[in-house]
Amino acid sequence: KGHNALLLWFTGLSGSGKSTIANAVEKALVTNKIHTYTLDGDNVRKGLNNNLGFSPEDRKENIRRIAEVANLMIDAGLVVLAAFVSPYQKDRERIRSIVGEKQYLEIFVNTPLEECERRDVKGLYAKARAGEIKNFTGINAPYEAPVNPDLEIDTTKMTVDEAVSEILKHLKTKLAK
Ligand code: GGZ
Repeated sequence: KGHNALLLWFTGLSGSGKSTIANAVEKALVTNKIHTYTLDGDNVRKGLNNNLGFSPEDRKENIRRIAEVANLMIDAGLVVLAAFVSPYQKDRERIRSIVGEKQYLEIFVNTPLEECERRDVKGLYAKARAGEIKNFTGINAPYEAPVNPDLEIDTTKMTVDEAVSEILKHLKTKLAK
């Protein structure tokens, strides 16, 4: 495997800031001439995984396929960023075993539910509260907080820039090993 290649996995509630932070980290990496690719719901659930919904089984398969794709991209030498709710501990453990401990960095974007719901960027929390979306993470589906994330970020206590520096610092230590 390419020695500078690994997977930065962002897990957290809808609206927690996963994609925003992942995109900012990617921008910093690209500036440093590092080859990257970002996987998120927008480019994965519309194509490769367009046959999957949000039941526990479908989420499990969603995460498995993403981990396998990320693994191929790691083989191609990329730093892969992935931003998915990925609410189940078991599914996240499988990512780690697919890509390998040395190539996996888990970032828990731990923005409190109240804040995610207050932001409600896409209006999905309101719909879930109204009963229009079933299986919505945090409202009527569980989010199992990571037991041992490599990094934890609360966007109510940290700016995006601060989060990016933390992540880059961690990334450098990991790559040096
Ligand atoms: C959670 C849902 C749901 C349900 C639609 N539960 O803020 P968003 O819109 O862009 O992020 C959410 C995204 C979650 O997809 P993932 O592939 O990341 O989920 S998982 O890792 O659990 O497989 C949200 C939207 O899709 N969305 N319905 N029921 N999020």
